[in-house]
Amino acid sequence: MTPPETQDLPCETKLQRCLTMLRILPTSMLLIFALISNASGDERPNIIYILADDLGYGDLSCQGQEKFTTPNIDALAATGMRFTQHYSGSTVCAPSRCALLTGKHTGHCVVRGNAEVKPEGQQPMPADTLTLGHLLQTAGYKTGIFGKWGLGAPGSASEPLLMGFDRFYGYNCQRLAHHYYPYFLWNDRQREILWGNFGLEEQAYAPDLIQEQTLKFLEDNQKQPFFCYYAMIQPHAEMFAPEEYMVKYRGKFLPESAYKGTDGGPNYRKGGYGSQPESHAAFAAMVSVMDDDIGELIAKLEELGIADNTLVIFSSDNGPHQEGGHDPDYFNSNGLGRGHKRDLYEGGIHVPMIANWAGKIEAASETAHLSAFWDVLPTIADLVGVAPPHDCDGVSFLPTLLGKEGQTASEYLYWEFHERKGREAIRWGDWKGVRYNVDQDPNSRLELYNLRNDPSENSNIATGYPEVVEKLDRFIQEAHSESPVERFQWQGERRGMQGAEAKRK
Ligand SMILES: [Ca+2]
Ligand SMILES: [Ca+2]
Repeated sequence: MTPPETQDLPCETKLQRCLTMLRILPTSMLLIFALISNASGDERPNIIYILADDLGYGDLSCQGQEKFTTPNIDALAATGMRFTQHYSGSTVCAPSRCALLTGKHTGHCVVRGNAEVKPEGQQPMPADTLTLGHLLQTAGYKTGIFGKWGLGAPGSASEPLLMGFDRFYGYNCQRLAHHYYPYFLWNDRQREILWGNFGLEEQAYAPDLIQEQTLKFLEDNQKQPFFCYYAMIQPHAEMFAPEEYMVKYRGKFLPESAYKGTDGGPNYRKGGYGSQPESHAAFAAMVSVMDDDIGELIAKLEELGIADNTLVIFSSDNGPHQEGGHDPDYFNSNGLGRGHKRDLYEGGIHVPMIANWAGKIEAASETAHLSAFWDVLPTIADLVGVAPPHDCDGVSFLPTLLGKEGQTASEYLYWEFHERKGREAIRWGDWKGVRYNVDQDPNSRLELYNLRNDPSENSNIATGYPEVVEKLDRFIQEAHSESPVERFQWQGERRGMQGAEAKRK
């Protein structure tokens, strides 16, 4: 792996950050923020965005899972709204989360693949990045991220506490988050050593610790609006769950899927997954832990008397993985979709999304509104009454949530992925264009699917619809801009490129 250029990024102080915000936001808007912030009896809703890691479209019982149930998440759907046409930002963790937090798709946001920083962390976002966290801080919200960050190594300009969050508890590094019994977690800027996981010990189960801090954040901020970004680590590999959950599923999914991983030695807990002889049981157990934690979180909102004033959104950062022994086909984790994590076919990016807000979002409702992660920032901006950044790619889906008229949508959704020789995809209405091996053959003909007739993308009908292919290709050229990070730039020369981009080649 090429080490990203963390050294080039300037250090940024809080003062500089404030000045940046002041430059970005018109004075009138700041005045509005100040008025809202000072208003007594603040009734603005709390926002909790729960992100599962590598959970497929079909991994919830309310989404068709038949091998185990997810009663707490199902309850969110039963009393809220299910989005049936929602897409993640990307097909792996880091770019998906970058799109979520910046409101930009992967043709515009900086991070467009997973890029590792050793020994801990991933490619940082540039210091002047404006995130959903910043937007809510400016609007007077207390902001916290709990779980997995993955968007900037410790010491970089893109640590959570520099990227719009007042509170952070969890893993900075998504690679170290492969381990459910890590040696340490970050508590704001402090490494909190987990002595219960000393040596080969497995006493401190990270999701329990993260859950505890998440609930504490809700308690601590119950009297003022807060934004909780709960980036859970389940059900990403390694395939580990506590024994009390394993016993519920052991022997139920035979024959089991066994995995031999790294269980000791110098590379232990540095990225490689631990062995799991019962990965089927472990998968159901992991999703079950996640579901119970969400149930507990909702119960906490009710206990605090703030459930009615809290919008809860649940989604997943990409499609199902095939790692650490997990067999997504056994569970039909991708539902009707083709492919898995790292694909830009539906299985890689078509994800579950549930939104719940008692009294505001219609119970047991469903929408086919076409939306993606980069629509979340403008939606939340809309909700709290601030303008999204001018270069945001998304469109607010607040009208859909509240059952109001006037919902609009992006003309198309676009993804590019700078791993696996480069991949790009575009969705326009029912049409979906996909191109693989972009680095090798950037001008190859797009594969074309009609998702209404062919949700599993079985029949490439590109030859029958040259005018649609041409249109989608034009959209792709329009949607793509060069990332400043070299490893996220296309290799081959592309047809139809103009100006600086063509000259650079
Ligand atoms: Ca993921
Ligand atoms: Ca399937």
